[in-house]
Amino acid sequence: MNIQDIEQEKQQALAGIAAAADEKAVEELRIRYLGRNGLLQDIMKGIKDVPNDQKKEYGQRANSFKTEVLDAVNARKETLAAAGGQTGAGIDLTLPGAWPSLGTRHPISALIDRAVGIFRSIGFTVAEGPDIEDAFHNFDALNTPESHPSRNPADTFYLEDGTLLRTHTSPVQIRYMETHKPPVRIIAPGRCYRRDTPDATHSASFHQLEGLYVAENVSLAELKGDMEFFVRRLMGREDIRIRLRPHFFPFTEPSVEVDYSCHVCGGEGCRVCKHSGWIEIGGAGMVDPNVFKAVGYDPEKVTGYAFGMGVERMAMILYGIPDIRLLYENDVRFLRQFR
Ligand code: FA5
Repeated sequence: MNIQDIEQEKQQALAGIAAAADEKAVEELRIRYLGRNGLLQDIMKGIKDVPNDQKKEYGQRANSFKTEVLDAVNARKETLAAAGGQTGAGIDLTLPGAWPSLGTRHPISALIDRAVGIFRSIGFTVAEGPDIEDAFHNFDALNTPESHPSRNPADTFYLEDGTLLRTHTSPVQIRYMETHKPPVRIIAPGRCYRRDTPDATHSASFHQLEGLYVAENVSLAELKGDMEFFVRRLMGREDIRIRLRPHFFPFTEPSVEVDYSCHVCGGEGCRVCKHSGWIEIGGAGMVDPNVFKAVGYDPEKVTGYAFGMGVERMAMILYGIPDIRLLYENDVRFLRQFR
């Protein structure tokens, strides 16, 4: 055998080993090439017939044949063992594949994205604020008197340094107006915290979607129109109507609660709307002049509307989720339904 033959045999051996379908086939190849009567022995015996000036190179080639073939045998055996004896050879390519299980977006994140997308399409931009707030932004600047029950430590989580976990996303209104001149048109999704006792519709941590539109001559009619546009898009029903019910918030005057005609029954009355024909979507109103004063806006020049919606409550209505706690338990059987 000459030097080229060794090289050729080696390539053939390596290819054969790499394609061996199971451990038995690898072992047969090992014996054929490296065994006591294998090809390596023939190569070694052949060295005596090689001219002296080629002996060195021949010896090196023989050595590399031995080490490379042995490495290939070991590597193939390991691969086959790791694959549990299965390899590409013998696989039925016509069988359906096994999909790796992928994660999904949490329904709350997905709903926030959807809602934000709808408001973006009518000119709103996204604003954010900190979860840890001070009393000025969470209460004072929002015209909330010292005596207001929401300031009570039984309702609000206070931190040792006097800051607090924001109880709503309305402080984002203040932070944004402090740093931007009117006109302002923002949507602010975020987490809120309250010392509410957890039950089917309350959680100590939940999400709100805040909206604020400030410019010259903004009216309650615009609030109604924009709410109508939003709910129609979100629920995918063009016949949805909006109803405003008088309410009270310290930071809006007048204040309202926003209801929409049920997306399931169209207002006839069904289980989803508790047979009233209407579903509440959030609180809203015209920005109180005191709020404008707190951020340095002139209430004689601008007006604005603001709203705040509970995202979990919206998700519960939209997806028919009976208990808010299902949204936090992270049971994959529940979450998989929102793929
Ligand atoms: C507010 O928080 C006002 N900041 C909303 C607002 C903004 C009014 C701008 C006017 C102008 P309220 O306390 O009603 O309002 O909360 C708004 C929504 O948050 C509720 O309708 C409800 O959907 C949701 N929410 C409140 N508390 C909880 C809770 N513990 N768990 C889950 N969702 C809650």
